[in-house]
Amino acid sequence: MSSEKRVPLENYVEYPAEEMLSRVTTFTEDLKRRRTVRDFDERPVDRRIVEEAIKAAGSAPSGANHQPWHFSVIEDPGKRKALREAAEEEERAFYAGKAGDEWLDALSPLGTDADKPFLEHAPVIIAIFAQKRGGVTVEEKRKNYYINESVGIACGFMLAALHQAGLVTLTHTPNPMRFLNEVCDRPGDEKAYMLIVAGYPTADATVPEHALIKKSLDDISSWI
Ligand code: IYR
Repeated sequence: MSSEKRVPLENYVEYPAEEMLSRVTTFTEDLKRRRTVRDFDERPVDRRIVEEAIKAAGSAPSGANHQPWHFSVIEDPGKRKALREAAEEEERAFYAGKAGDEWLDALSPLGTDADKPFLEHAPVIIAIFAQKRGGVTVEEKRKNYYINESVGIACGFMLAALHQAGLVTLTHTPNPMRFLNEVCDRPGDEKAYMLIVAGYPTADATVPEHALIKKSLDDISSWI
């Protein structure tokens, strides 16, 4: 039996079509300026900016509205060092051959390597955990659904929010990430999903040219 209760849609704003086009174009042009950056300045970021970005992420749609995510902002220098050391150990094995030739070949135009100094020194590191169980309140321990889809969308919202604030970002997915549960003191039924690094770029920050190649509208879409 349904326990559904409904309320009126509030806060919806309709714009004239031309204004919609102008708004979406402005938004798209702005998002297109987002670059993944690995050269972070150590300048601190106002905590309130990060909190707003977490609120943006937390507003994402999710399976059964269970919001199956937790955001750990890792500030403690000891934890940051432990994170860097554990991640770099995994990455050394990855780049030494665990990844396989095809993967390493795909990565070569990006110039990435096993050194991850930003994990220790960038001003903001957020570990995003996906929760296997939960519910619409934090006390619940029900089964969660579409966990990867939900957390992926939340991470997208967070990247967009941090970019909108004027910070640069980097996604990092060390693999395996079990050590993050220990670093962040998270329960075993949560799985680290992604690290989002954010901050100011250094004055001489660079990005790989490869990252500027984007597929065209025709390449990525069809109207059928
Ligand atoms: N996790 C590794 C490797 C890596 C993998 C992909 I796919 C990238 O787009 C970038 C990096 C690292 O962070 O170096």
